[in-house]
Amino acid sequence: MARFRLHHAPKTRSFRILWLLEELGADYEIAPHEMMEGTHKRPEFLAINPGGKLPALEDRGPAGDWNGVAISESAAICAYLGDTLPSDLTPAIGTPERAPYATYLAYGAAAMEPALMDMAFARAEPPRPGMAGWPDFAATITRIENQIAAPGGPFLLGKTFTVPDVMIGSLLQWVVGWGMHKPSPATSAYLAALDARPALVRARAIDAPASA
Ligand SMILES: N[C@@H](CCC(=O)N[C@@H](CS)C(=O)NCC(=O)O)C(=O)O
Repeated sequence: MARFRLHHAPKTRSFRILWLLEELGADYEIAPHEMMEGTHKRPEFLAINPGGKLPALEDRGPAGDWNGVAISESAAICAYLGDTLPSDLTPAIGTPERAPYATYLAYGAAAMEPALMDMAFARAEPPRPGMAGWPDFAATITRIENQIAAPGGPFLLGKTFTVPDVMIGSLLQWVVGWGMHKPSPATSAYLAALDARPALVRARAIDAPASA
């Protein structure tokens, strides 16, 4: 029995956790979901994530004897895995590198995604200026593209691929793939560097097997 159990459906936000589990070489298995069948709304899954959304991750613990330990919210799962399975993908706690790490780990979910939804599904009445906790999508993209273009790359925080690259990188892959954003040359190089990662290649093959 594997330590981690990822509740996953292909081509959803749970892909980024699949990618991170592969990056970390984690001991995991997949609990497959069928969005069209609503498996993520069944009582057994709602006991794991009352929000009825994917991803969710169960952790059976290092000795396999933990019961009922589950994490939801992609950014929280990424932070949890990064700290639980120490690797080059996560700077040590108590170091200055944790500051940009924490910032960009949260930024994708807390600013970019809400801003993307605001853009894709415009509201009749926008929130009052200063009330929304995120800027508009163009501003989030500019911030991220400036960060990517800063000297010392190719990754978000420098030479080393870190957990925030999974959150921010997957969002950039989506918006560029959907034609919603034309990437800068630096961002194109960043996306190419991500594409070259063996863990991402493996995760894509698991998410959408060639025979599917
Ligand atoms: N904030 C959540 C969002 C999760 C989410 O919205 N997942 C979608 C799939 S991409 C979902 O499960 N939707 C099904 C539903 O809401 O019924 C996270 O980042 O994990």
